[in-house]
Amino acid sequence: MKFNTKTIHGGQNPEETTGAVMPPVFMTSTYAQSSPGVHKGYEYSRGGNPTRTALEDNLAAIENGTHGFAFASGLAAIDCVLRTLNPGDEIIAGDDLYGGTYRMFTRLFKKYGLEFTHVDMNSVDNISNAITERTKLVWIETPTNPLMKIADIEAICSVVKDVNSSILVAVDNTFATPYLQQPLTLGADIVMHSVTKYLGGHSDLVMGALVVKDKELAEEIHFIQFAAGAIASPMDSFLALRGIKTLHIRMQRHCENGRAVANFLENHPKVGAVYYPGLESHPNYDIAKKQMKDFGGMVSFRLKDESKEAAFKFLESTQIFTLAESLGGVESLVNHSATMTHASIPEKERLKMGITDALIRLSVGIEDVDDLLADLDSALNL
Ligand code: P1T
Repeated sequence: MKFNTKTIHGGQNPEETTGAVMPPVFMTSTYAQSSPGVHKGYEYSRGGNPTRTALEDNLAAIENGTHGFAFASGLAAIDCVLRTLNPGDEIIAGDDLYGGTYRMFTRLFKKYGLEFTHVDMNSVDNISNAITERTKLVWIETPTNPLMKIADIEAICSVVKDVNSSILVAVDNTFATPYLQQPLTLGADIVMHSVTKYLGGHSDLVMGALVVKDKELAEEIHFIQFAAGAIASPMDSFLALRGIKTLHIRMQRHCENGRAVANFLENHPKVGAVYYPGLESHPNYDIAKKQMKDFGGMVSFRLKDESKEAAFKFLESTQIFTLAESLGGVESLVNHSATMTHASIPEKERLKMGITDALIRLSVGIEDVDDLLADLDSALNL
């Protein structure tokens, strides 16, 4: 099946007892057994639930993997990956990450003896230079949140696997979605999603996902999902599956609108820098063009007036772009990373990353692009 068919049919069959075309929401915690241990494949919903299975099979299909897993949040999915490691293991991660991922790495897992090295993943050499005998995981976010940096997934996987084929490479594919890039096909071992964003697509749920292509790794992840218990609920699984059915159509419009907004901002006299991988001025435009089908709906930019007051005035003035955390829904959102999504990063680190008061992040929705541009223009000109 091609991608646009997989979003709708991947891993899906009509429900067995009734033929229901859409998977029913199996609101049950437990399942009848005819004799101890004799059942129809489900025992207890932490271990498995048919609505969650329908979603997990679809996730595996759209990411070209063999096994999908749905978690209570994106962070719960990342937490699961880190639980595969042991004290003393080293992780190489990017230097621009979602603030909650950075917080989990530095404030939760450091104290359990995991060690994190943050490098600029623009250069594959930075990664190969950071690999030691204790390196067990490379964590890639591309495009990064919020600076839209691009890492070359295929090149990184090839260098890492050349040094030591047992080092796992995981890619947070939240910003791109499998519509734009499929990391498992490019050599990664694990794909992670905040399903809360584009996969769900309607800002009505919080969920995470992992997809893998290796049976042993799948068994380990399933064990952790079951043993630690941070599972996605049946209702959320239903909503996510419904969202994914239109992922390809929504992404087309997100990309069109994202490109129009990036071009508009790049030519606006009040705007300094614009960060969008589809602009030729983006330092990784060539990698983005090679790796991604299109460039997505996330656009970050800096105002020329770099004061906090100017940024806040803009953030308080948009009418269609709603000031809110999160991204990837049908509606346009605007975010101030320094005080919102990335506030948990210590100021010194944050400034070093480039997340200053003047940085504004847009999640460009699928509304009429003329309305979006007019909204931005009027807020910029106030
Ligand atoms: O919020 P949650 O579903 O737990 O997912 C965490 C997460 C992981 N990875 C990336 C790239 C993310 O952007 C996120 C969540 N991000 C936001 C809430 C935000 O506004 O950036």
